[in-house]
Amino acid sequence: MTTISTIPMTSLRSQASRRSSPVPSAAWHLSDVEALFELPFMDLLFEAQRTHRQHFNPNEVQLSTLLSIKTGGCPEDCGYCPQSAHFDTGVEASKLMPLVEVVAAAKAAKAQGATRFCMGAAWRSPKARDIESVSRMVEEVKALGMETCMTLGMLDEGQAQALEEAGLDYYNHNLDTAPEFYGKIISTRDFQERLDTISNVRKAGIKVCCGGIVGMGESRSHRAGLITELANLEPYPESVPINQLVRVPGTPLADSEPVDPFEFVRTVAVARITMPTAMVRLSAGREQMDEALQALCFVAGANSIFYGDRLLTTSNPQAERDRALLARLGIQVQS
Ligand code: SAM
Ligand code: DTB
Ligand code: SF4
Repeated sequence: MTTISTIPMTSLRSQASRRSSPVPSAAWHLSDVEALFELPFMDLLFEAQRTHRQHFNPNEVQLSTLLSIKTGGCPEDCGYCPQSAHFDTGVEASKLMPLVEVVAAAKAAKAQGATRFCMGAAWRSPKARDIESVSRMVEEVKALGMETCMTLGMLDEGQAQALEEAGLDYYNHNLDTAPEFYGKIISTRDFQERLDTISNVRKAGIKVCCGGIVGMGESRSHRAGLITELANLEPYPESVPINQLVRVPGTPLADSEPVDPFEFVRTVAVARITMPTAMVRLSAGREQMDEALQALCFVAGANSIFYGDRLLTTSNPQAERDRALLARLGIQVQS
């Protein structure tokens, strides 16, 4: 019988604690991460919850609200994305949103209880004048007393530096999937370009928000490969969004086989164990999950959600419903 004690959990545990120290540490091996995925569900969740409780209040969740500041018409061909100009998804391309509208949306998000405001643009990479415009947005949203996050595509070192000077707290740039599977999903850029932007963001002193998507037809080994890459970033990201694919008609992945819900929970748990001090965000796809499944994700160590009726172009549970769910679970909102 396979039990938790026959899996190399002791070595995984010490590896997990080493990862949170500033001292350079041994890398996670794909086989270790695959072994976590293979654990009996109860053992995996127990280990994830144990790790979670070492670093966080288990009854607290952080709320981030998303706003699409520049929607659609993106030159990249990410197979999951409704905003790519390569696919006919009915998403209209728009120009960059005016500053006053962004600030009004941030104020509304704050009034609803969000502490972080995440602004997303459907760009391959921003132009110099875009960086100027979005820097004003960062300054004004920060002045409201909210944390700021942006996701604008690839950044060079100078662009990352300019955003840091504007006061940007987090930059979201996902690895999305394992390097071996990446080329099946996106052809207009490669995995190394993602790593380069993350490195530029780090060098500028901005916190990294980096995660991926589950449910794109990848194997368990690919899911383990994604988590291995994330956990081996030096240091691992402060924030790790785990998205379930939102299957948008018109995208190449619209007919992907839905992933087993327990496999999604396992992915959250493995992210928690391998990146013990990161905020793990239960991200896109919550509207397609029932409340019991979301609660299991919190047990597995998720401690952040996207909050508000919209993600970027697709819908998210109503804020009121989320508040009711958190109240039923006795979960407080992080202030
Ligand atoms: N253009 C920028 C980029 O790709 O980095 C920023 C915006 S992009 C929409 C941000 C992230 O949203 C993607 O990396 C992907 O992880 C996620 N995403 C996009 N479409 C999705 C979908 N249909 N389901 C789940 N996640 C999705
Ligand atoms: C992330 O990992 N998920 C968010 C955020 N970072 C930018 C985006 C989800 C987008 C879902 C599809 C849409 O609404 O267009
Ligand atoms: Fe463009 Fe980002 Fe969508 Fe890819 S995920 S098509 S880069 S908006």
